[in-house]
Amino acid sequence: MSHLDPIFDRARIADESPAPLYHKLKKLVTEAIAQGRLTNDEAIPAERDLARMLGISRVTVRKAFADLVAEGVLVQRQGSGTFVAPKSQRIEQPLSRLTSFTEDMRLRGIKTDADWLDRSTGLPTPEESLVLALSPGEKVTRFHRLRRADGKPLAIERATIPHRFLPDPDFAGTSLYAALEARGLRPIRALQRLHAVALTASEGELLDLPEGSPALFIQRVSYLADGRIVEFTRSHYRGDSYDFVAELHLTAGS
Ligand code: 16G
Repeated sequence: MSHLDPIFDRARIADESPAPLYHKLKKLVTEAIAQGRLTNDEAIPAERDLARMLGISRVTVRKAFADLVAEGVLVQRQGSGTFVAPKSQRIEQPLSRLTSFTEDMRLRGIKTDADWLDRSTGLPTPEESLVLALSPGEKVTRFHRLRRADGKPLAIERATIPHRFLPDPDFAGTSLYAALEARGLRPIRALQRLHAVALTASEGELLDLPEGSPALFIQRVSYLADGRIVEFTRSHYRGDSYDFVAELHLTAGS
């Protein structure tokens, strides 16, 4: 019996929960990595073997692997198989996709600065508690900023982070993601939803626009490699200055 057998035990994904099987498999892998039961660069059993061990289809294993590779948790090496991504890759690989405001603007050669409207710790609102999956009584750290690009106000951003991840609201520097990364807590995946809104008078004042001007309201929930939620951020971007561009792919099997 190998030490991998208890990790990929079919009883562990045969529970009652309605989550898709590939989600359950992803969770097995990320939890095993977080608990140190799968280590850096360790080989993951081949698709065929894993499907047999877990009693699921190869298609399901392939889908879970594809997601974990895209998230930088696993790497696939031509001809030799699938491995736990070396630590540096787990942190660096997703940087190209999940960027922070600071990185995003730096890539475009735009200078950024910010007015800090609030940086504090406190108890979460019911919404924050729900979105961040906090335990009762857990505190949060909040960052409320007006962000400028080349001196022009571009976005109002309210970020909430579980207090245990960033206890000091006065972290050094100006980038929240850099502060998280310095603590080994760089988000590697995020879900973002956006819709159009009209600015209130006070939002308009901050963004130098009349009340009622169009803006994009964006909510981002970001995850660590082990699946824990690290960030809940709500932003208002000026509707006249920011385009979100999405690249779409036709992926086999989806
Ligand atoms: C971006 C993110 C925001 C994140 C921030 C970190 C969007 C819509 N939002 O603004 O969720 O907290 O970057 O930026 O892209 P920072 O590291 O420069 O503080």
